Amino acid sequence: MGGLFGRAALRRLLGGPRAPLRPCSGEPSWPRERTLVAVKPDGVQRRLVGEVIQRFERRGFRLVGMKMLQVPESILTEHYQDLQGKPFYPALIRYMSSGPVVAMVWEGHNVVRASRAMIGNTDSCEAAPGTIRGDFSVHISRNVIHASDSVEGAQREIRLWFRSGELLDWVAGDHQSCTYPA
Ligand code: IDP
Ligand code: MG
Repeated sequence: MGGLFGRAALRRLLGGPRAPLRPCSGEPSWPRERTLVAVKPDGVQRRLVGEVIQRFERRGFRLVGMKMLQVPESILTEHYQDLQGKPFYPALIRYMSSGPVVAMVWEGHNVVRASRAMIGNTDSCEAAPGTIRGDFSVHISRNVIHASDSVEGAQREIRLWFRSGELLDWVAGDHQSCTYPA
């Protein structure tokens, strides 16, 4: 038998011997990067916590810290210190204090940049469909989620929101060892 359906093609079709799969490396060799992600009060009230966690898990990132809290004003004023002069600042602090927030620290390759892409534009009408804000946010002042916007900012925010003992180092088990390439 030749042509389109040669022996090799037929063997592949029938599930015959194949080239061995490339072994997986387990852990990445590049430096670990972490970012702060927080489901804001509107996201918690709209039951979007699970949706957010699922998107980050499916993307291959590792959850290394998580807590639900009524955010103290001292944390909010430091967190949003760059926005203190903005006209929307008092409303932003009221919004962020209006109910519990779920704060998380996610770890992974380029997680800061990737998270920003996953959450989408600050303004809901500019946020692309498929992003968290593009799918769920109704207004710039109710935009469901926060994610740090730089590696330095992430380090500062993680120190502000979490004590070091609240963050866990854990290693992916065998079933997850293909998360990163060799
Ligand atoms: P980001 O959350 O996308 O990083 P920032 O400019 O850092 O956006 O603003 C922090 C938060 O302040 C936004 O997520 C949003 O909740 C709020 N905010 C920003 N701009 C406005 C505005 O023009 N009106 C109302 N709220 C705003
Ligand atoms: Mg920001």
